[in-house]
Amino acid sequence: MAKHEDHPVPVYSDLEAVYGDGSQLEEAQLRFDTLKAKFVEAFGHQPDVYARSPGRVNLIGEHIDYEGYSVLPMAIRQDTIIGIRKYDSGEGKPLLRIGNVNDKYMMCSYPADPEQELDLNNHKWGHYFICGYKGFFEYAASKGLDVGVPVSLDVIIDGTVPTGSGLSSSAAFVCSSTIAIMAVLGANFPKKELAQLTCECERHIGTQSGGMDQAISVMAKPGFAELIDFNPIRATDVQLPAGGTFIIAHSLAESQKAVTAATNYNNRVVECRLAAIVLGIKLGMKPQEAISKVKTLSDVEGLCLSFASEHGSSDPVVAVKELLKEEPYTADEIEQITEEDLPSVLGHSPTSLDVLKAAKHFKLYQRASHVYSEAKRVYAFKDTVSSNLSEQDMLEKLGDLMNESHYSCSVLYECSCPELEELVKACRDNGALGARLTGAGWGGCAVALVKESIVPQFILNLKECYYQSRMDRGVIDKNELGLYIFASKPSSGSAIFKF
Ligand code: NG1
Ligand code: MG
Repeated sequence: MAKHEDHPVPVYSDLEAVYGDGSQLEEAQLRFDTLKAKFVEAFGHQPDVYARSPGRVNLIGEHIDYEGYSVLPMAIRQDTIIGIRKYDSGEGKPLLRIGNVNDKYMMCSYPADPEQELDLNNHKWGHYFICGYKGFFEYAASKGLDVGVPVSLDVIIDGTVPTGSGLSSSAAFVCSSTIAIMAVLGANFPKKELAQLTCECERHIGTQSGGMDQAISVMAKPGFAELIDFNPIRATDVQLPAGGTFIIAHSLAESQKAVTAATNYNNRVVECRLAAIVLGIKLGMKPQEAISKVKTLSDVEGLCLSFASEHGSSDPVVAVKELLKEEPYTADEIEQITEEDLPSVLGHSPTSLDVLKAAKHFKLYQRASHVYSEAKRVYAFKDTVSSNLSEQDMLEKLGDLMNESHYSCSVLYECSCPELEELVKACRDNGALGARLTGAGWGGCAVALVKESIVPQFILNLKECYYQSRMDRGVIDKNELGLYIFASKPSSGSAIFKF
């Protein structure tokens, strides 16, 4: 039997298959009706087809997907839905018109040209749709598929994943866009191929992302978190213990990853790359060989085996301690080791050059220590879930791993912020077994593991000690609190709807 990830995206003729039959279904019905009405109002026709893809919360394994290490997210119920219609524009130039149910996002249009480059200095919300558009055509071309000449597309979008929250509104948007385009053009690719192509195409936005968000958005199954492996992308179901609930809480600090890439996200990707190359050289590779072959920290892990004979340990965390210095490296110091200037080491990629321009120094020791230790915590988390520990012991152990992950993100990876620190502490003070930032960080959400029996009280307490002062200051409206703190169950992945 073909594996789950080899299947194409499911196509449904009603909403129940995805949204169940309770209040979530009612809410979804209303959203789809509103989307359709907006579509007819804007374009004078109904959509041909709809697609949806969810956001996600990463339970553990932060900032390691782009280093080739497995991560452990689950899909959340919040998602992006899209209605799409294709038409022949006759003599006129084919056009992509992209509107949103939320008037905050103005209608934008782009040429129906898969070769177009995105203007990254002029960030528009519609850029994420174009990522999917380019990705679809790139993939089709690489497979030699005939998808015809580009036609005009009309699109309306509605998203409920809060933006800049670390819950991957971007992947929900890019994945649902790609799938809507695929469906309206009469194709349907295997999920694991879609996971790969959507990961690559989101990079058109200028972040050197790993593939976690798109993989879970496309491949999620209700009731399970997934262990996601890379190269090749694979998802393994992880059943979470019934007595624990994951609570998502927003710090209310927005992290605008596309705008701060050079100093935050891409900076860390570059630091990891440099750490990997320097480690490769210290572990015996010739500089030229390391520069051409080593892309990620996982690429040099194997070399630590040879290091074991001298140091008695093949643990890469130990290798980092022995071989890298704790003080930040200057560009000069790294260039002496690599025997080549950093722009060439990084292949002159424009996003890496932006990082080099903005960086004063490079914390190779800290970043590599985080990545290698976090990679181990992911497996420890998975092993704990499938162990025969009592539920109490299991939940405590998972909580400890989450706390250790947060510490590492905060101190070694420096991707937290004052609001997230306050929130994570508030979660622990109010009885969470563990709490950590989730997603890229620098703002956005925390995820806390809480015993099922105290969930309502926990939410009330957090309201008191984190949100009340912010509601008083008007940062959020009290009616909106449910959007910023909620319990989350593992939800289902991407879907296509033809009604
Ligand atoms: P968020 O912050 O949810 O967009 C980002 C990356 C992930 C992963 C995490 C950190 C993108 C699209 N997503 O997630 O791949 O690296 O940060 O673990 O850039
Ligand atoms: Mg994102």
